[in-house]
Amino acid sequence: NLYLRNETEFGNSSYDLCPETPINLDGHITVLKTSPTLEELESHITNLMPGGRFKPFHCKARHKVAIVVPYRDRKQHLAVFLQHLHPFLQKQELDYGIYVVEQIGKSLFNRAMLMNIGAAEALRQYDYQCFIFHDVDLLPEDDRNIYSCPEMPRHMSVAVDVFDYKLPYQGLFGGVSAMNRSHFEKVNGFSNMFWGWGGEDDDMSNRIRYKKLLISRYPANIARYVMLSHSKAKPNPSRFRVMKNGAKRAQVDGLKNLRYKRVKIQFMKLCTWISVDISPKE
Ligand code: NGS
Repeated sequence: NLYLRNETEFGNSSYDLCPETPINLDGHITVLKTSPTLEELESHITNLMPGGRFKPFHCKARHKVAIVVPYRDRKQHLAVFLQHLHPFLQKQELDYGIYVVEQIGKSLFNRAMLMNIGAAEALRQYDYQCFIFHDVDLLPEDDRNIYSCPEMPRHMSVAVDVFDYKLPYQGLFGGVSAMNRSHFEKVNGFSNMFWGWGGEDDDMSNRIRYKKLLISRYPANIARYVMLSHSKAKPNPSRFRVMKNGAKRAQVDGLKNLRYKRVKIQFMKLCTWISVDISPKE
């Protein structure tokens, strides 16, 4: 009797896992470097749940992914980023949310600590198994660059246009990177001690090595990105000093001693926006 059958008996029910490789991928995709304002964009992208969350309609996603974006004062970049990322992630049939972690106050930018905060806050919302740590100025050019977390931590932004599509050095873990929840917790997250530009990603690269994990990568013809232009930040003169004693420091400095003041959380149409006030301990 057709009427007594439940949904699971039909092939395309929401209980079937999505295909391992999404079927509607295009490969190389167009990257727009301009967009309407964030407010205007909100009326264009209408298939999201509050907080910039999405699940595929026709199948059960294989990956629960939180995209964590450290942020300060880059509203135009953020609009371009969200305009690009939402359709990109949806084609990949991911169960995802985008978390923008904004540093307010006057302290130097602490990218790594914002990423720790983003991961912690995302886990308060949903049972994410995978984190993609994503600079707001990087736009993926190929949708075969799947935003999931594989066996090993994955450095995603291998080939960036402004670096002539070449990996600057082997240990690089900056730009865009993916780690599953258990690896991220195993390495105690990122350091909270890098205020200003540079070193925090190399420190994570070392943490990964201390725990005998390896950095994996997609091939450079797939892991391609366009970088939006901006003025270069001033490097942190203490970064090399902080990087020393990394193995010992990693045991305490990270998720385990993460303290911050969450000033606001907003479930916006295109993202969850978390504003935090952080400053170096005296
Ligand atoms: C290294 C930095 C990294 C940075 C990388 C690429 O020198 O944090 O350059 O930067 N390490 C230190 O400063 C210790 S980039 O060329 O993308 O601006 O990610």
